[in-house]
Amino acid sequence: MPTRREFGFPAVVAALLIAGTPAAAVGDDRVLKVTRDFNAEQLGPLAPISHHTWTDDQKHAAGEYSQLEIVDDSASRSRCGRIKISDRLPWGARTEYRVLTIGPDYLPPEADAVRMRVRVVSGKFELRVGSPTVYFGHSDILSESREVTASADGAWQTIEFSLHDGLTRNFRRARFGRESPVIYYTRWIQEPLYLFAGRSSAGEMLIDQVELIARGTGRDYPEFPGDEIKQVAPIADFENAADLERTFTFFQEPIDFHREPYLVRPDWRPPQLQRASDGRGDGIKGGKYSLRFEQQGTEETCFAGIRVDGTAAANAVALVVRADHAGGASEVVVDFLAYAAPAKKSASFPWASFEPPGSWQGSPMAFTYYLSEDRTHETDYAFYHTRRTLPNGRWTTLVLPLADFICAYGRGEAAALFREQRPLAGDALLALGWTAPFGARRNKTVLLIDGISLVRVPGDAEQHRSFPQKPVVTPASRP
Ligand SMILES: [Ca+2]
Repeated sequence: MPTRREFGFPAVVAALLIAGTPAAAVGDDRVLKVTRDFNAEQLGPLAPISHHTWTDDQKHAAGEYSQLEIVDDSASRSRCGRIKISDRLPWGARTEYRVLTIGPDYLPPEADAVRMRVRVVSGKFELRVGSPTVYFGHSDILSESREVTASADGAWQTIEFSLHDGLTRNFRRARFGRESPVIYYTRWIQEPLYLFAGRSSAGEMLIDQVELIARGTGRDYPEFPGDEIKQVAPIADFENAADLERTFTFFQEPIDFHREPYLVRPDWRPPQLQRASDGRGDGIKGGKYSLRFEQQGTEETCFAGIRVDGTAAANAVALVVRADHAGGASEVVVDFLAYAAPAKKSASFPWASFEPPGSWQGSPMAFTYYLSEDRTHETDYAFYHTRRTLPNGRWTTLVLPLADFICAYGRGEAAALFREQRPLAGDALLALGWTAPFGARRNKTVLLIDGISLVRVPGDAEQHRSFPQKPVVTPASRP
């Protein structure tokens, strides 16, 4: 069960052995990427700290409260970010402010920590990293804080923020996520990673390089060679038009059906679904027709999906899929949801009761189903989440092990799936959903899905899980 990046490990091990490095070095820090390299940036000022809760006078004076700038540090002969925070910065009730963007919109699953080099010239800083998560989830997550003060010799210090341990969250936009026993779903950001300064911060600090570190705790999304993927039951191959009837769009936010058809926000519109004749065309059986999905990425509220007849024999869902996203990125991020119900109830899930009123049907603004928690609260069901990156513009067989989904919500008889974070069972599956997420909002995402199947792949749940979930927290500390 190799994963993409593990293919490189034997060469690393061999090199270390040749060099006589102790075996213990294997598995140590690996720099996944430099997420902010000030050496590559233009000299000059950046926007100072500001906040939407400030008065107009405070916003006008933002440049007096803090100054952010790309500078050349003559002592270290390197280009750096310089952060100056005045003790007059208006904190109000806030405990931290966002200072800098330091990372990508999404964390690779292997990312275990953020590491950066800083030099405090004067004063002290209380630093954290964090970002919002998926829209239906957990508001914002912050790492543990690190306090750095000026050292007598003015030396650079390396500080690190774990992406697993000591995390905290807030409840800024949580609804059902407020009750979640896990602090994040799968790989937690939805926007870029930010550097935050806590309220005791004041002085002058230089920041050099920001790196994303892997240590082997988080793992790449599991991949399986074709001969390891055993078909259990097809879900749809779209060779017959009838397969389109299994597909639908759905909306997870509250809606008012007393109004004429409307969009809750202008970009919260149904994804476009159609059967398309541009399948793989490579002679593989079933490759003539695909489901074509098109959506401009937005907050994770608008989804497409397909009904699934679950079976206990399956431990994964496989999709033969091609993702296309303009803009040049090599990978396309897709968020997946799996809807589940207690096995005896999945066949009687009341889909029709979640349709909009007749006067809405046929409107381009109407979704097939409305599955917000206020409309579904009498139904026994749960939904789970996982995230994947797909190669841009290339067909791939994507395997989603059920063990790599995290329960995001559960009601009625399925409430325990959520409360106790039980794994997703094959015979509980009733639908698979997906969306082009917020990070993909600058361009349309097109998915061509040649076929979807329930499958069985080797390995146990622990091997199928790409991310650790710790700590599992109780929501008792919420404000
Ligand atoms: Ca097909």
